Amino acid sequence: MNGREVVGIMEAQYIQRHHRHDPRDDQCTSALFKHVKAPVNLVWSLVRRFDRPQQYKPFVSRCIMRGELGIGSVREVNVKSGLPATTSTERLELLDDEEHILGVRIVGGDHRLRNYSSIMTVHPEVIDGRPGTLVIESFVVDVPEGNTRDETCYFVEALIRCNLKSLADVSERMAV
Ligand code: A9S
Repeated sequence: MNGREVVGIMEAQYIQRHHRHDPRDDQCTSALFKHVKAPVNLVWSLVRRFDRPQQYKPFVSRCIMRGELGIGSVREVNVKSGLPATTSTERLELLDDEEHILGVRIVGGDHRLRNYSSIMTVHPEVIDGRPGTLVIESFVVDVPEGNTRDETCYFVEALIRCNLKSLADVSERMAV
């Protein structure tokens, strides 16, 4: 078994353990992976800040917390112009600093992502002989009226890919 196959098996195990969404038949779900050339604690320090998504998310212009940072707290996210929405209200469902798991549910906003829930996990790995991080982000969301499952998945995956690329850029810049 080569290194690539080993990583593939580990990714599958992580998905089985943390990223089960059990979608209904009118929902779509997917998972994206990103290998970051920065230590897991640095990447996690960015991911865990539910109150500061703009630290790495390129579409976020502002984030206002309602109440203290803790399970159940809600954030009002304003996104930049040119996107198919202006606001998103999001609830912190899970924040596990041991297992490095972040769970967020979108509970409101002027967009079309209904019942959107995401899980992010970060896992230490070695990249080119140096400390690296495997980031996994999975989601489940309703397929909106008038859209297909594929269109919905494609739309959300494209946005998450941008977020993960930016998370990698910010982390790798900080790791220098
Ligand atoms: O922010 C995330 O982690 C993921 C997504 C898919 C966010 C998408 C978004 O913020 C827009 C970028 C505005 C696109 C929301 C909630 C709805 C959109 O239509």
